[in-house]
Amino acid sequence: MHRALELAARGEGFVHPNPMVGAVLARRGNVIGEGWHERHGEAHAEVNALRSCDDAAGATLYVTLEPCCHHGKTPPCTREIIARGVTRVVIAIEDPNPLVAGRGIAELRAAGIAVEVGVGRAEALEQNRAFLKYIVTRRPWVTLKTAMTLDGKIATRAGESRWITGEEARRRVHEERARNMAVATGIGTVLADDPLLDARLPGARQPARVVIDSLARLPLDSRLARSAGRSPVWLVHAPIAPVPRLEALRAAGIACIACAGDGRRVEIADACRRLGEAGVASLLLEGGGELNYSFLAARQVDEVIAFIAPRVIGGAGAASPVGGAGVARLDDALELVDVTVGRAGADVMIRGKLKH
Ligand code: AOF
Ligand code: ZN
Repeated sequence: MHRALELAARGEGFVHPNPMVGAVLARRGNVIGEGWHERHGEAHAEVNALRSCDDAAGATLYVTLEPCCHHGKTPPCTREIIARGVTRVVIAIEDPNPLVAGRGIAELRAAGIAVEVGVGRAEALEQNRAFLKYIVTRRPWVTLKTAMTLDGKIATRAGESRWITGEEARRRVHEERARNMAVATGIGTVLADDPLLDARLPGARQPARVVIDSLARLPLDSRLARSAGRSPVWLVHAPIAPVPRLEALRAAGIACIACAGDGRRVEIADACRRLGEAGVASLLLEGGGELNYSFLAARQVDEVIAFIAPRVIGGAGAASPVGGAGVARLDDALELVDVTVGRAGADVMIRGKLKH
């Protein structure tokens, strides 16, 4: 199962919104086949593993997710597993996809196959956390990424923010972008920094770029708008956004998504719902303090990655990672769990999940 999880990870960034899945076939202590889900829409992991060996009769299949039993983009995996004479299937986690949800396991058992579930469960739950949320709620798994100085500032008092952290931390951010289906920021950040929000790594899959922009102010000559042909740009706006602006943006190849809100802000819970409907299963939020606060206050953040640079810039008015109204009582603080602390060059990296 450890090997199957390793194989599954090779699909990261290429299979979403579907899960990363890995599979290993073994017989009498020898590995006789391996496979993983390589690309969205292509063969499932189990089928790739079965295809990698001539004779699977009597083998044990280790697979990181319950095999599917539905006709999707490919035929049901259960059918192929049964037909090839596999006698035992070891599964890390059940598939909560309503089209599967235990029926895959039931089908295998009905065919006389011994099925064991729960081996490597914790690792599998972690690996597919975005898929597992999305398939049940149809909302993206949201990771809030921020980079600040030791004194908790994301820019100097004059607004300078390039760069707070060092090269290694910035490289990690590009990796995160490639892992996520979309990267989001607010119109304030776009107007101030003119970011491209792409993944600048060799061979990286490029995320869609999302601008939260209630009044559709995104300039047509921004780097985002000009690069809309390379990877999608989605503008999330309020109903009040001027129609001629929306028409001009659409003509420039930008998809405009209307959601609840007013001229000052869009409602973040509704924005996430609509992005989920548009197929976004994972979203990396790289916002300024106000947008970050809106996402947190709307309880739409699942995970936080914070880089802290060992530098001090001061300034009572300099922006920090989370603005907004904040809370008055410490009891109302948002807590992180599963916290890990690491390093990225000279910077410190803290990751954790929001306790909901
Ligand atoms: C995958 N890869 O290796 C396994 C999956 O869109 P489809 O037709 O490919 O079906 C996707 C569903 O199949 C997915 O949501 C999950 O429930 C199940 N298993 N999917 O993409 C795989 N084993
Ligand atoms: Zn399948």
